[in-house]
Amino acid sequence: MIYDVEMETLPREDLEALQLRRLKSLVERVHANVGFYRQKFDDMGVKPSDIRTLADLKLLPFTEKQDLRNHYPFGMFAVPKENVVRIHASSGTTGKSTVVGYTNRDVRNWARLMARCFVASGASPKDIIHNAYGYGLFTGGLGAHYGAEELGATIVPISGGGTKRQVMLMKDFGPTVLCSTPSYALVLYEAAQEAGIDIKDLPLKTGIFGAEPWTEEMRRDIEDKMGITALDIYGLSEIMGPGVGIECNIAQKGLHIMEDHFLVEIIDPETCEVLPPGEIGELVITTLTKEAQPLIRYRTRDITRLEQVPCRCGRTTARVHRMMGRSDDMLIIRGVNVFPSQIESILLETEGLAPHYLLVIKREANLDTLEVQVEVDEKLFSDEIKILQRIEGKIVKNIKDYLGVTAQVKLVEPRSIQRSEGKAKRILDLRKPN
Ligand code: DLL
Repeated sequence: MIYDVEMETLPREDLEALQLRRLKSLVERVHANVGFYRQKFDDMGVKPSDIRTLADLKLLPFTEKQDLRNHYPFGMFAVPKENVVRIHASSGTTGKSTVVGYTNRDVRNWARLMARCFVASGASPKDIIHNAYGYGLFTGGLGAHYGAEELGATIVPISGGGTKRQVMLMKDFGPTVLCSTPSYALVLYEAAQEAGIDIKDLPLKTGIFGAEPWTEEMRRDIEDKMGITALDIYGLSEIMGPGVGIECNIAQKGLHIMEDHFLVEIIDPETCEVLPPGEIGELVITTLTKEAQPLIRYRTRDITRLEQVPCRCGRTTARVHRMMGRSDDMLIIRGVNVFPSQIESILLETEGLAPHYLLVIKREANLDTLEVQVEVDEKLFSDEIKILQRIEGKIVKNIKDYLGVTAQVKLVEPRSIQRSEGKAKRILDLRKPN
């Protein structure tokens, strides 16, 4: 099913005409109302009237996280403060948090886009949605919440944490859809097992997982363990929150971008040159309809590729491949670039391991070293040391063969790696001062 049939199946020509109209109006708005953009446009010698086609987007400046920080908290607003009805903020793990504002229309649009996502996942007003995304300044909780209500489904606003209670309520309420980070879904699974509950016996049928990178192998693992269809949802607070894109349950292949609201480009993160569809690079997003805090060519740092092939589900929107990771999370180990997700794929393809790991990076004698700590599953844990050593050796070899990196691998006890209630922390970089 498709929630907004007109917008989600527009022929490309009509979609592009709509995008251009919206882009022109956006450029006028930010030029008139946001000092930061007026200055940037002036510095680059661009006027709003220079935007005549979508290709003219490349005349416009990029926006970076640092620009939002420099104008902390409300300096990027394009509307008077009294028109802002909601504030969210990113967690600020890599510096001061970034703030986003929404007008009434912004939150309504967001709810509709999230409703589109739920329908793309196969959900309907009949569903009960267990929403374990955190409520608060993080956009996950409230974003999914209003989308579910817009659809008319039943939302359980459980938020993150209190895992035992979550499991009990899942058993009692029988939700059919679970919204959480993929790592927290696994935490719920473990807690259910401990409580003697097999999630497969519950009515749960779909997981809408995002907010952190995960792999195809992790998807299969979660689907097998929980007996559900697991779908990838993407978004970021600077642009809106969850709902910028989602996989449909029909093809489960690539995330449909809500292109009537977001104009996407893929650029080479080094040269900033725009790359053609199919090439891997950094996702850059322009918000076409946001009122309170519109952004032009926002550099997400997320690495992916764009596909414009029509989807079996009938949507005509472009899709992005699941995120490989963030350019800032890319590890450079002795000159070799590695994404944590590539290591995740290797670990999850190895028999006997649990999907919980931590990558520890150190500098020893001026050389970077990578230690991969990964949990073994309960069955294997009791096995002979020889067997464990063989597995360690196999992972070391696969990481070397596939990624060209020499890693130390340490198998650790089941449940010894810290669990997270939201985004998992998978990298411990001891090279950086705390
Ligand atoms: O994580 C919004 C969100 C909430 C998305 C719930 C999906 C579900 P932020 O906290 O601002 O917003 O973090 C945004 O998280 O730039 C990506 O690096 C990462 N991210 C989000 N979704 C995915 C995904 C929310 N599906 C940052 N795959 C983004 C990989 C993701 N990374």
